[in-house]
Amino acid sequence: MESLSLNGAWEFKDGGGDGPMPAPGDKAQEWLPATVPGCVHTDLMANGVTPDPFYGMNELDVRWVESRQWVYRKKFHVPPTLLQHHAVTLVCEGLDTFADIRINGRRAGTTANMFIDHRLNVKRFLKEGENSIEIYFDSPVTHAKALEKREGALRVALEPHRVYVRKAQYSFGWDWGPKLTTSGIWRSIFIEAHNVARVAHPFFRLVSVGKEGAIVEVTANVERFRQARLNARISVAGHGTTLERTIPVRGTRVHCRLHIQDPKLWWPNGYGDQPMYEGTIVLLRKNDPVSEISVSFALRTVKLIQEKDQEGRTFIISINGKKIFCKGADWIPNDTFLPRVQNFTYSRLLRLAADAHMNMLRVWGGGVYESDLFYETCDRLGLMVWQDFMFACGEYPESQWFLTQVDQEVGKTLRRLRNHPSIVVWCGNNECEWLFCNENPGKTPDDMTGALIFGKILPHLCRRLDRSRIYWRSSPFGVGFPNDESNGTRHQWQVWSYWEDFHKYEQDRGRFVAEFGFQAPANRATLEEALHPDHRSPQSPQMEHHNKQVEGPERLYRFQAAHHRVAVDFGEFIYKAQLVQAEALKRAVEHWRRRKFLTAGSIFWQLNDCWPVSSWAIIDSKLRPKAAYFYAKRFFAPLLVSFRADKTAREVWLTSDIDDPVKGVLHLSLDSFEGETRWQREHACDCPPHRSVMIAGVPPTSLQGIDPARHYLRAQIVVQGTVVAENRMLLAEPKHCVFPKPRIAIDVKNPGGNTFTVWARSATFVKDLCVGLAGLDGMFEDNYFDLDAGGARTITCQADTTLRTFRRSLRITSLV
Ligand code: BMA
Repeated sequence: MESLSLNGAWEFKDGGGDGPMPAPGDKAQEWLPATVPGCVHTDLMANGVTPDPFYGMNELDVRWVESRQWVYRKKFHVPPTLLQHHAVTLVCEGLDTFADIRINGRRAGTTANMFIDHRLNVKRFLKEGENSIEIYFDSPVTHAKALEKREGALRVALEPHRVYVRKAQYSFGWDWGPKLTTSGIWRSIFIEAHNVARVAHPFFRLVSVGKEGAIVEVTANVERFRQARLNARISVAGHGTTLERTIPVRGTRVHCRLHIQDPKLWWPNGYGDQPMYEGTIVLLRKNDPVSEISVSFALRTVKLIQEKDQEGRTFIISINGKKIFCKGADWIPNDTFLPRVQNFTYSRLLRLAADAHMNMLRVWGGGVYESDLFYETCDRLGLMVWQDFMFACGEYPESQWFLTQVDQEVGKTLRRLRNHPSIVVWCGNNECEWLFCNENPGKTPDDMTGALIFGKILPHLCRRLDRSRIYWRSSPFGVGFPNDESNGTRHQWQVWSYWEDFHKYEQDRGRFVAEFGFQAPANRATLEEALHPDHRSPQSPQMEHHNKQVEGPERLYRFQAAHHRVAVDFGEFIYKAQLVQAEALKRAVEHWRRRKFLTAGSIFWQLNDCWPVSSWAIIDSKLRPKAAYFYAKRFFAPLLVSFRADKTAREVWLTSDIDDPVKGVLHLSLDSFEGETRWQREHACDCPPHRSVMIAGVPPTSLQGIDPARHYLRAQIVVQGTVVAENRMLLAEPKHCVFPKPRIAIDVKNPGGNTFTVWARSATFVKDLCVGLAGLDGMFEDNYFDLDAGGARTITCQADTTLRTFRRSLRITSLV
């Protein structure tokens, strides 16, 4: 095999559009330098044609870009050896989206799907020496509108024409993302030359596992370019196994079964290790290798347990026969301009997720099938992936040409991703059936245009090409109304989107909650990079522009007003809004975890962002965690002690995601903010493995005569002298609490390198202590925590600075 990369330096220019080019684009009438992989928006920015659309309200000045056509071109040199091969293929791993490819002036192919790779036979267009390639991109918006006009409008949320394009749906604008519809060569492009044959689409599938070992079925496809007798040498290595087998290739298929003795199973984060095996297939002609491919795979089983019970039907994911309570967040694309996403971004975000005890991420259907690196990292970290197919919030066409595209896209996606053990669910779409049934009372999901795709085509393809994980029709979906509480999966948006406050979560009996969430602004440093200095205030036009939900900014006030004295100062507003988000998610997750396994999943909306914005994300687009991230580290901890409150009584619960029983003592106390303990009780507690139990009650009499504005409840679980879990509960809303003036002693040390320690001790109770660094970035291991009167904590921080600067930059905030 020989290959020739076409990445790197290209040229691009405007290729026309409806009417004349708007003035800012004049420069782009001439050929300008471009970078591949990339997209037109980043190329225009790099050439100074457009400003950064993320800054201020520049987005509005850059909108014209999406209505133009764009042409990309490159000259490249073809060595004689390349053309001596039997097959010469142009491989475009990602073209966004309506592309017309010309080589040396001749049309080599057209494409209309950004989600998949395109392989074109180009031998006949190439010559030895200098060659040229040109790719014309039609305007995705104009093209989509023309399709919609031809085919008829469907019932779709947001921009309705988007459903006619197999392109990331958020690119047309979403309620957390700008409307900057991209075009370009967004993944790698290269030429590949083969002789004789090529092996592709390997699949190492676990068939069964037991005491006698594991049976793995190996399949692959062979693309033949010449008549030849071929053998396939198949090998598996890892964790004490080295296996090798050579079999004849019949037709275009490799197929055999292997037996792995003493197999090591793959487990989700928190449940065990993630052993990965290496599988290799080499095609041999006589004894000469002609093509080779390797993949990582793992051994694990996935089952969905749906059993009748008192509330309806369970929805429990079981891995290797063990029921898992799924904890995690929804994942969206990391940038409006996807080719800019760095490898580091994946490793940082996924590491943060795993460190917060998450075991599942849901790749949401309005984004993209993620990069290989994303899934490899999830495999390694034990992050299960709930993978939506890329359809969201609308009806989808059922015309034959569209179904053909879907069939090809899903086939290619399954073949690319099916070896990843992390992926445990294929899900038809995001919210299509729910929105349809909401808006058309009396109709069923099968009445929706697009039902054919989610009800028939996708499950059929998953069965045919995979069979190693669950297919679920939509998120949310279940028997009866798609967002029913009694069965299936659920999105809880009464809270926040329908203006209800977060207490409402505590009445929700969802069986597997795949979305719920609360907005908060990005961190101050991130917003300062995106807002003009005159606009750094909660209600400035630029600040409100950086919130894409209809009435999003208003909601931030409504919920802040419910819990806090509303802030006017920018920093205080961000701090309090982030605390509201953190508390909301805490209440929801603690509630659903107490219901373990009546509820078996709690996946909040959303982990990450694609630009600087007020959104539901808990980590902003500059990878700075919000308060809710640190709360998540605590509310997702394997051992959770939590308070449940209803109108009359309060209860203390212990929830366990661990294999051993927990036998310990609950220390429960009522303390004043000044440090006076009104009462303290000890209760023996005994929690069986993977269960949730009530361990104590707090009768109303215990709180009689107590000023709720000056006291709080504290619970600690102590096992053999060590505190293994703790939690606190205020008795009044923070806005009504009388917090003492903080008296906090701080000491900072630099034990070595980029590691700093911050020791904090408080004379009185401190709520939501935030250790921040002004003008400096630091990764704190914990933050936004409470300190009891007389209590001290030491937290570490990674920062690239000196002790002096660290000390000078330190800012301490708490609720007052
Ligand atoms: C759900 C999601 C997204 C949306 C989010 C917040 O509807 O599936 O479409 O961004 O809620 O409104």
